[in-house]
This record gives sequence, C-alpha cells and structure tokens, in this order.
Amino acid sequence: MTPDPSRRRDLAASAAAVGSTVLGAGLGELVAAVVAPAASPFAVIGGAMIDLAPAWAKNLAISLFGTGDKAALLVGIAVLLLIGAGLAGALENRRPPWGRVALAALGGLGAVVSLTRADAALLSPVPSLVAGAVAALIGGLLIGRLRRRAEALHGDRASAGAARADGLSRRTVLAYSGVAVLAGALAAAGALAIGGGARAVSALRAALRLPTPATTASVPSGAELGIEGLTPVVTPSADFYRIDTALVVPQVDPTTWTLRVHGLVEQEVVLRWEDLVALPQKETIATLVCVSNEVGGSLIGTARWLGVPIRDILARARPTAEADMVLSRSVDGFTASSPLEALTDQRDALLAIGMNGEPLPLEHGFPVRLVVPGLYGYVSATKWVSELEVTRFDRAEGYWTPRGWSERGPVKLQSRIDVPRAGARVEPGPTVIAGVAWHNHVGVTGVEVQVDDGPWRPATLASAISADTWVQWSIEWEATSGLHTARCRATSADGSTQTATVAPPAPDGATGWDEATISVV
Ligand SMILES: Nc1nc2c(c(=O)[nH]1)N[C@H]1C(S)=C(S)[C@@H](COP(=O)(O)O)O[C@H]1N2
Ligand SMILES: [Mo]
Repeated sequence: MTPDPSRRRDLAASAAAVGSTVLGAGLGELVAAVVAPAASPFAVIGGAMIDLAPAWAKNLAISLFGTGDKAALLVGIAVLLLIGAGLAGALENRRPPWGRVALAALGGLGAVVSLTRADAALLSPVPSLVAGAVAALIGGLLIGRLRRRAEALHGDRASAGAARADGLSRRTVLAYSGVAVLAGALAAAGALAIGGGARAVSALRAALRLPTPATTASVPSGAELGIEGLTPVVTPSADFYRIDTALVVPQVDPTTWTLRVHGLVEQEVVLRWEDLVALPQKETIATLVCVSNEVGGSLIGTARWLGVPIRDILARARPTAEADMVLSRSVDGFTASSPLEALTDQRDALLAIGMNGEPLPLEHGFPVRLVVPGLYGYVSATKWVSELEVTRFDRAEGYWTPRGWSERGPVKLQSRIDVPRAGARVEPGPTVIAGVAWHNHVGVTGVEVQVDDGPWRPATLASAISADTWVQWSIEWEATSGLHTARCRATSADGSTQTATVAPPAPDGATGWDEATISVV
C-alpha cells in the first residue's frame, strides 16, 4: 500500500509553516529590538499569560517568576507556537487559505495583546504584525507551490508542464523550510545582540554617580558573626533574590523617567530624576522578604539602600484626610497597595535609587524603586516605579490582591537555620548551629534552638543592625553520632514567640518552625 500522498504533503506543508513561523518570529523579535523593545512578541504573550493566570495557579506561578523559570515559560510558548504552526501548515495544504489565515491571525492576536499591556506604545503592534505577515506569506507561498506540483502530477497533460515548472517538490520545500529556520534563528540572535535597549540603559546606569547621603548607615561590629556557611548580614546585590512578573526587565531611561504623585492629594506632584537626586538622600539598611518565602526559604535579603524618604515627597503632595493607602505603580503595570501610614510614619520608607553603594541593578528596579521596612515586597517594594496614587483600600487594590493575596502584608516573625548546610558532613563533638531571624521593623530579641526532644536552649544573637534587618544567631551543640533534627524559633521585640502553627505563604505569609536534619558520622 502506498502512503496517502496528501498525508505526505501534509508533513511537508507543516514543515513549511514551521519554517516560515520561525522566520516570522525571529524577524518579529528583531523588529521589536529596534523599534519597540517592550513589545517583543514573546514578551508580550508571556507577560499576558502571567497576568491572566488564575488565582489557583498562583502558588505554582510565583515559583515560575524566578529567573530560570521565566526561560521555561518562553520555551513553553515557543513549543506551543510551533505545534500551532505545524497544524496550520497541514490545514493550508488541505483547505487553503485557512492555514495562512491562522498564521496571520496569530500575529494579529499578538498585536492586540501588545496594545493591552501597561507599557503599550504606538509601535507596539508592529513586531507581532510583521511576525504574522511573514509567517503567512512565506508559509502560504511554499505550500501553494507544493500543491501546484502535486496537481501537476495528477492533472491532465496539457496543464502539467506549466504547473510542474513553478511547483516545488516536497524535498525542495523541506530545504527552503530549513533555510527559513536558520534565517529566523539568525534574526533572533540579532535581536538578542541588540538586547532590546538594555545596553543603552546599562550604559546610562554605568555612567551615573550617586549623590552623597546626608545620613549614612553602617553595620555595627558584631552584626556579622563570620561563621562559614552562614548568610552574610548584608547580601551582595548579585546574590539578592529576584521576584517580579516582568518577563523582560523593563528598560527605564533615568533622563526621561518621571514619578507622578496624584489621587487624593491637594497638590499633584511630578518629579524628574534631577529633582530626585537633588533632594537630601538617606541611607538605610533594610531586609526585604517575599510573601512567597516558604519556612526555611531564601526569598529574603538585606541591602544598604539609598534614597529619598517617601514621606518627604508625600508631604509636598499633601494627602487628604480620607486617604489611607498609596498604590505605587511600575512602568510595567505592576501595582502595590501600601498603608499610607507606613509611608509617612518615622520608618525609613524610601524612594530608593541606590543598592549597596551602586545605582539599583536593572533587575532590582533601576532607576527608582520603593523599599518599605516591615512590609512584604508585594505590597510595598515596587520596582521601576513611575506613579504613586494616593487612594483608599476600599477604592483600589494592588496587583496580587485579586489573585488571592491579602491586601495588607506586614512581615511575620520568622527564623531560619543556615548551618550546618543540608548534606554537610558533621563529625561528633562541638558543632555550631547558626542562622538568621527577622521581624521586619519590629525587631528580634531572641532565638531558641531545640535538637530532637531536648530542651529549648537560647542561641547567641549577633548585634542587630536595626529593627528593620534580620539578625544572625548561633549556638553550640555537642553532636553525637546518628541522625538529628534541629529546629529554631524566634522571639520578637513585641513579646511574641514564633508560632509552631504551619501556614502556607498564601494569603499573607508562611508560619511554622524551620527544621534541619543533621547527620553526624
Ligand atoms: N514592578 C514590579 N515590582 C515589584 C514586583 C513586580 O512583580 N513588579 N514584585 C514585588 C515583589 S512580590 C517582591 S518580593 C519584591 C522583590 O524585589 P527584588 O526582586 O528586588 O528582590 O519586588 C516587588 N516589586
Ligand atoms: Mo514577593
């Protein structure tokens, strides 16, 4: 039995559509890199998928927002796109022009989605339209020629010659598809090389000089216990955790950046970068933690932040008496709802421009972000901030609130065991158990450690930098051969002891005691 020729042609047609789609997608990315960096078709679709993900998917999704898993999302989109292209190719083979129409419609969908994004601009739909048009035109052309050749072979003798002349064999179509894939890959590589404007903004960042702070912060001697394997008390920026919904790091040019303060205010205020750096700067060391941090997790870090107290800016705008919340908004559409009080009381809530002595790294919010001691990042730490809307909790909500997270997020009392590291080799005899504890903007007064069923013993606390930072702790333990479990619990400056009750991160932060399994041999 000979294989159905139209089925074999389906495969060649699918290959042609895949090739033309790779070419279109690559050119789309290249066009985006040149004219509209934020409108990369992949970034636009991926970003929309992140924002549309239903509430139940959030626990899973938040772990997707780590840097590596963003790549996984992009790969997933690419795989779906190629499967779709393959199906469109077979459709074009059997029912032209519907395959072409489907490819063009995919581009159209990208264009429509690009216009719904927070950072949409006039040129945003262009990259997706180019991608769809190239895929439909080249795919349609190749598959049309393939069909013509097949018609020639089965048609009458008179028309056969002409049709054969401009028809293409399956083999030739496959070869052209391969060339299209290569050309698409080259275009995508070109887009990466251009880097979507990242280089321009990185260069601006590198050339910036931070203003000297009027008030400086320092790490007291005795805050760093210097124990091997223990998290350093100030986290190097390169090791600082990153959490955000941005598939592509927003590229914000400080020379055109503005911050608009509006809403329930007596005086609307617009600040430019020059205005901000001309104001008295304050340095503060503060711990930032993500509400998604599991007990024992690492979505937490401490940095030396430089910036202008937010209350100084709000004082210019003069919030009205009915206001109780500030909705900070990022250029990428993310929003955070912070209690007005937390931004106007005496704590060091900053419009930060510096992190550990340098301008903010791009992925940590360059050029300006919020840092508010005492609140989880999702309700306070807006990166790439462009707007402060003074409003009320009963009128507006932040990005995560309709997605199943609490509208307010004060950081909960927590502690973590860092040493001995999981899987570390421990010998019998005196052993150090050490870690960090935090109750942001409240302060930690003690940490206790229990090994197996033994008594709770008080650990030695390092000097705290301030109530806004975590504190290191350590305790000596006489290790004996066998498998042991160590657990820790902190006590807070407010008199409470860390609860043993286990709660998941959603909706307002995990609770429970961290435990370490220690194998002594
Ligand atoms: N623009 C923007 N800012 C954001 C977020 C975001 O998704 N987009 N995520 C917030 C969350 S959930 C946290 S925990 C902190 C993390 O800041 P980092 O990435 O600098 O550690 O940023 C906050 N600011
Ligand atoms: Mo977070």
